[in-house]
Amino acid sequence: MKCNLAFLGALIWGFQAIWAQNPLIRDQYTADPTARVFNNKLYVYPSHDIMCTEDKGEPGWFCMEDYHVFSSKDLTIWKDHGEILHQKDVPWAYDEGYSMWAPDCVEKDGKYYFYFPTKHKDTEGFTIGVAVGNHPEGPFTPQKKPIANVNGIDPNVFIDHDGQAYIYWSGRDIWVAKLKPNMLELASEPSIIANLPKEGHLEGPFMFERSGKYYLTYPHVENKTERLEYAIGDSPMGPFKVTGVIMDESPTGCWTNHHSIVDYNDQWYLFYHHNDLSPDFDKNRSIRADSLSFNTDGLINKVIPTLR
Ligand code: FUB
Repeated sequence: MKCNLAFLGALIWGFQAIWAQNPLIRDQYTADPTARVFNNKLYVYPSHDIMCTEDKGEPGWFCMEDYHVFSSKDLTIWKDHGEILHQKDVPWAYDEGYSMWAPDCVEKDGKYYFYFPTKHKDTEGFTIGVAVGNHPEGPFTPQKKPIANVNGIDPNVFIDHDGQAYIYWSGRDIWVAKLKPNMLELASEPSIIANLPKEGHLEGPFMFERSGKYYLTYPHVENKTERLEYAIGDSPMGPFKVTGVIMDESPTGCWTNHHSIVDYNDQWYLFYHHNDLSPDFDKNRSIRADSLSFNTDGLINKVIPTLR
């Protein structure tokens, strides 16, 4: 009996070790992970890459028509809560867009606000919408219109200690605006965040606060692939000072990287993506996580990607 229990324990440990490996999700492509802690559980809201075909999207390019959310208590076993939003449920979405790109989700007063970019059917340009739910795993109901005065991709929402919410997004530059308490409308004119790198391309902003410092983090491509970098400021709208690199460019060719940073049970984690399950096509990506730490000056120690 003792022997059987030991065997069972080893088997369970072995399975967990396998599941704990990067990439985190292996039965579908996932990208652009925004990790959030809700109700003491870790939730990840990624994009969902699929393969374009002749009659769906633009072959050779990104193709995304819906979102799933995943949760875990231990970063090892992940539960897929299924589809939480589909392009066909978004009233203004361009039905040939397949452009449900990098999302975010935040909680305020017991409601969950899911922010997502998608192309508008009238302009075919990117807009950002909000879908609202009562639970982190949805269901989420999209608003009838996208957020007015926002054109771009990669929404990220940060709620400061005083309750003021800010939305960041990318559209050539990185933009910021205050949100109204309803979380659905801008409360200020959008402005471009100053003093960020001018060369290359910036996208995927992700803001977090630690010990009174505001960390604006973003992927930046100057050469072939994106490097995760950050700037630090004393307020959510800056000014920011470009400070360092979180993760170097990928030597193995995935053009994009897109990340989020979260403190879960007193350990910081970097969530990001790579094309582990699709080495020959970098628009079919997979999410990863690695632990992240700070030095005594509050600078981020560079994260070296692990596959296991
Ligand atoms: O997933 C589509 C786009 O690729 C995202 O919006 C960017 O951040 C990049 O990851």
